[in-house]
Amino acid sequence: MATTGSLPKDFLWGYATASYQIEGAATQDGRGPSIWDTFSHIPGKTADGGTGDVACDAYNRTKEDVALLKSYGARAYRFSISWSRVIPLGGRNDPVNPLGIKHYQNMVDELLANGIQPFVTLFHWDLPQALHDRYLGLLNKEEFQLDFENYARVCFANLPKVKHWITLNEPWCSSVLGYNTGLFAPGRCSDRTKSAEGDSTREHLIAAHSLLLGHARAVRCYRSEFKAKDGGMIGVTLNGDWTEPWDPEDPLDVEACERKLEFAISWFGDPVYFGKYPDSMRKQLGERLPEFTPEESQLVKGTNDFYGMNHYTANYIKHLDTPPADDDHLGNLECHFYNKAGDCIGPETQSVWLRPHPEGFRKLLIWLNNRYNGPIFFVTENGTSVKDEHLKVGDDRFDDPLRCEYFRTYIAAMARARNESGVDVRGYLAWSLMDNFEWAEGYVTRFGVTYTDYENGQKRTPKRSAFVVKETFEELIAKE
Ligand code: GBH
Repeated sequence: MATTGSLPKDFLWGYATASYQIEGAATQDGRGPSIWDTFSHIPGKTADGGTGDVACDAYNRTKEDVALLKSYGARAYRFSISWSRVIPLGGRNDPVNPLGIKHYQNMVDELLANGIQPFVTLFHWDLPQALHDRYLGLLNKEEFQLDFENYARVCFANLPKVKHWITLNEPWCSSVLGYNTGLFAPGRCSDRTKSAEGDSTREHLIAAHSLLLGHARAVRCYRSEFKAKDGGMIGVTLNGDWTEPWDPEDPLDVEACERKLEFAISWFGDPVYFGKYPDSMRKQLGERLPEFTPEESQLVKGTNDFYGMNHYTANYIKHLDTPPADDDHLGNLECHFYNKAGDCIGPETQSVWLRPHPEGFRKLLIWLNNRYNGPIFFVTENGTSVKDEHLKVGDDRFDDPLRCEYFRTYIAAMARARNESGVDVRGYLAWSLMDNFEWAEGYVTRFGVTYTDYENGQKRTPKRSAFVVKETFEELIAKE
């Protein structure tokens, strides 16, 4: 068990959000559209046709939301910058929007005035639409990396008080969901009933390569032009689910577990730490997987001051005996919630992909710690949806026992990884501060510790989990 006082007294914990999921104000103060504005307005792409037009209206509620964070005891808050709010057309020769800059400066000042450390994500999937129209966005590695570096520099220069920068959120999602399955913006894939353009056998691999180069250039820029005077840290945030073999007696299932982790995590982690893609990916994907030129490899290698970890769930993994499909992104395997013996990985939630399995969090922290030689970790997202939460009425809407249990057990699992296995976790940001626009799931699926009343002026009401997270950290963090 995780014991009282086992986290250090300066442990940074709090909540996370992302611009398109909470801000609303889609056309206010000169913001330009992103690929998510376009995508969410296409009928059929999101649940109930939800869009981020209004969302939680967080753009207009900075003070209220910071006060909410403070009342929850948060010491840190992770938000993302809407690129098209800061540079409406996105590119390196396009004008900067001073009102966009001002908004994020106010946010940082308000947080610091309340003793809350900002963690700022530069890119949480919302590419300026103009860059997609101009050169196909992530599919153009030369243009994308230069425009991303320029955007990052504008942010660094205008927000010197930020000490924790995250370049990209979950580049796996931007790549696979945006260009392979087509479930997320810009929705490209080989299936012509879903998308007029796209190639699910290659485009996600190209997008990932561009993202890695953009990340690397932003880090180089921060380190050479800002780090000495501003003193911050910078890194990328990667998603990753834990894996257990479907049949623990079958060495091919055991091997497939490792391969799944490599296809999902090391695809990005290995370039960032070692300057190359994993051998398992090269073996399966051959020439479809881009090669790093020697210059690119040098640029990308060693670009994490910390490992940003997003983690939610776990799967049983079954290897496939048939040759991999050309559009396979998993590593030629199947993901299951039940193993061969019939054990279930965890209870149902509202998200088809998410079942709580806290031991997986501890095990994945240890796996990452070994593979990447003991980096500093910040957990930049962890949380859960609750089955049928959107159907609740009255005070029941604020009572979320499954989420309470999720946070208690996951936070304890993290503390164990730190105390028993020496994993250097220095912070934890729960997903999410409030119910918000859950991408293709619209407003149906909810992850907030705060209830957002979309029918009544986006009024915020704490759920029980907000108090549970606070109590859990109060107990675990040492007083001295
Ligand atoms: C995070 O991703 C996001 O960063 C955040 O914006 C989001 O609100 C939060 O999760 C909750 O969903 O399409 O069936 O293949 C979480 C990691 C990885 C979860 C990809 C969904 C795809 C499932 N995501 N996964 S599927």
